[in-house]
Amino acid sequence: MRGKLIVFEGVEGCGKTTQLKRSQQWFIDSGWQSLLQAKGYVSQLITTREPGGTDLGVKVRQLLLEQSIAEAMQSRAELLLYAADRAQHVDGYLTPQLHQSTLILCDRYTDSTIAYQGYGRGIDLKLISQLNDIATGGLESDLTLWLDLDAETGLARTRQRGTLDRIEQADVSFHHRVQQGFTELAQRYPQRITHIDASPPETEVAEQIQAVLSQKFSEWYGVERIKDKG
Ligand code: T5A
Repeated sequence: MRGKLIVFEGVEGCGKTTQLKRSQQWFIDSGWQSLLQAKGYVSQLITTREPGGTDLGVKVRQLLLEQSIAEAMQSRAELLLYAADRAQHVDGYLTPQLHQSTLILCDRYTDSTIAYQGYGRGIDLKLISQLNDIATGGLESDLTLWLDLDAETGLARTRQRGTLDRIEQADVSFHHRVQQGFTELAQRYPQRITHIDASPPETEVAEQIQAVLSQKFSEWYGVERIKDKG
């Protein structure tokens, strides 16, 4: 059976990385992993991210997020770098894993490009859609969890960590436009994108995500929902 691509999206500091790790652990603790593996539906669960899910992607991520280049990065150059990272990720990693029945949890994917480069930078949305098609070869997520959090709260969380990367340093109006982008995407694609309230404490956000994942596993694999242990 083909694997599934589950994507976590949202503004800076919305808690994607935290929840991705929690979901990975919950998959084991809840018994879903042993059930789906025993039935042969899923081989393994892996986590990955964009940018930076491949060796090439790690280099591209450095170019995109570190402040090491003296000249300002132009928006279309930025767009193409994200696309290059994605093309490598899809062809070199995601697609082969999906062919091996892997369940993939991915930190950001195509919606980030629409939200950041489209709504944030103001690049034409049709152009971004074309480029996303080229970079993905048509691979869409099976489920996107949108961790909805206002931009200020997310930025405050990232500031507590200390250093800010190149994109986190953009002015707050940029981050408001990004949030607007995610909001509109969720309205446009309700079948694919599921809304998660990311403002409560971590454990409550995790419970919302676990409920969605349990429901999706039942739907995708036709197995009875089991009682979550944690
Ligand atoms: N980008 C990416 C584009 O512009 N276009 C694209 O096409 C793509 C793919 C990626 C950057 O690239 C941009 C978007 C980004 O700017 P990144 O480092 O991956 O860079 O940036 P983020 O994805 O934003 O990662 P962050 O680590 O900054 O945010 P997360 O993962 O959402 O948040 P997380 O889990 O690290 O949590 C942040 C802090 O908040 C705390 C955590 O402990 C942590 O300290 N926290 C909570 N605090 C209170 N309540 C909760 N519920 C909390 N959950 C987490």
